[in-house]
Amino acid sequence: MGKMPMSIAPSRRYVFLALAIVVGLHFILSITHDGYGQMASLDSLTLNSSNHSADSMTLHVAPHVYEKPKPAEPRRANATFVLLARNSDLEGVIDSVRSMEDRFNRKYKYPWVILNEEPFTAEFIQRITTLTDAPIEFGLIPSEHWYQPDWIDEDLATQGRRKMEWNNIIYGGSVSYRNMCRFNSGFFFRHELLQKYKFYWRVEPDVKFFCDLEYDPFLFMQDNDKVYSWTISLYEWEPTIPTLWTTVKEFISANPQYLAPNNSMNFLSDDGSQNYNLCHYWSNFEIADMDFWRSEAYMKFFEYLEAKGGFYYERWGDAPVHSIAASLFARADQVHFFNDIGYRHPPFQHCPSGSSWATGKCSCAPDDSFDYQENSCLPRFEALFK
Ligand SMILES: Nc1nc2c(ncn2[C@@H]2O[C@H](COP(=O)(O)OP(=O)(O)OP(=O)(O)O)[C@@H](O)[C@H]2O)c(=O)[nH]1
Ligand SMILES: [Mg+2]
Repeated sequence: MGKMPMSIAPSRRYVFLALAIVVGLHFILSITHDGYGQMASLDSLTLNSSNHSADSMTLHVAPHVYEKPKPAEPRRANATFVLLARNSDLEGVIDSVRSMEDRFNRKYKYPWVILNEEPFTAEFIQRITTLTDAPIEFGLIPSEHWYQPDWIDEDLATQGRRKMEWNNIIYGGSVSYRNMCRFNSGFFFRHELLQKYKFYWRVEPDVKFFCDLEYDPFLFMQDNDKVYSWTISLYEWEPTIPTLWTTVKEFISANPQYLAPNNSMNFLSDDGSQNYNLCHYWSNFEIADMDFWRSEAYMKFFEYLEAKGGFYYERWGDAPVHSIAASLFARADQVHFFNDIGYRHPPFQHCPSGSSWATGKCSCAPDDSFDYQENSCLPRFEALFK
């Protein structure tokens, strides 16, 4: 066996020298030029030096390999569920959240915001959080958004409550119910946890969603320029709102600029605005645009109502207040009836008819629906578009 040569053959020496220069240059460029490192890495520099001759050596800079684009994320709206509840509502909240998750949100994972004027208990938080992987935030309502303001004349408010109790008006004697109606009318959309969202879907304890929803209603709202939507509409009990319509008319006369063109005054009034026919959308279900409530028109409207004290002296509900605003400050075509969402808030329910009943695998009887029952205002809504 001959001795291993101590010196490298001259042709190889050129190859190593060339290599050293290339590596050196690559090193200097990668330090001095930011973009360079992305264009060429040592791995992507290949030397074709099969016959080890300097002349035949070629330098290939491999084209940059881009990562395969990931499948596009499904489009989402800036939206959340909103649920107002007491600790004592826990079992009913569980039923409602479970129903919504099973029929819709399992696929979409929209967040939940759950609000209370008292802190939620650890048990409440744990039992709700267990139900879904969607993000959930539990929020405390600031007292000034909830409790009866100091300037309300308590004697007058007490008189109003007594009168309603004598007349057997449901929740007629309740202050907390009034706090809730005022909060839902003018404050929920100002809560700090809701500031980041535009659309919301209101959910209450003990409600049920009957059908699978195969599309995103938030995106439907967004893409079709809708601001308010509903599933059940009915007549309000007049003794709860004796002076509401007069107040609305005063506001409109003083601020006609807020009336939308092609509004749905005809949903509210059968005589061109003189009298309120008591039709309203049942607000325990709402998918709506909080920017509409945050708009100048609605904020001024709410301030006007608030100053009259009717949330406490009478028992103005958030349902007529929202419905009147949506009917007057939005165009009729911005209000939407979600026919394909099967929904129950005892004692009424809306069950889809036609093909959406089967498509949605609905668990309700299609002929058991409030739509065309005596107290339904759906025919008046439909008449707007005839
Ligand atoms: N935190 C809190 N939530 C309340 C209070 N009163 C009512 N709510 C909530 O406000 C919403 C409406 O109240 P409900 O008691 O359901 O009123 P309603 O829908 O008119 O009547 P029913 O459902 O028939 O009792 C629900 O989400 C309740 O959980 C309250 O005092 N505190
Ligand atoms: Mg309810």
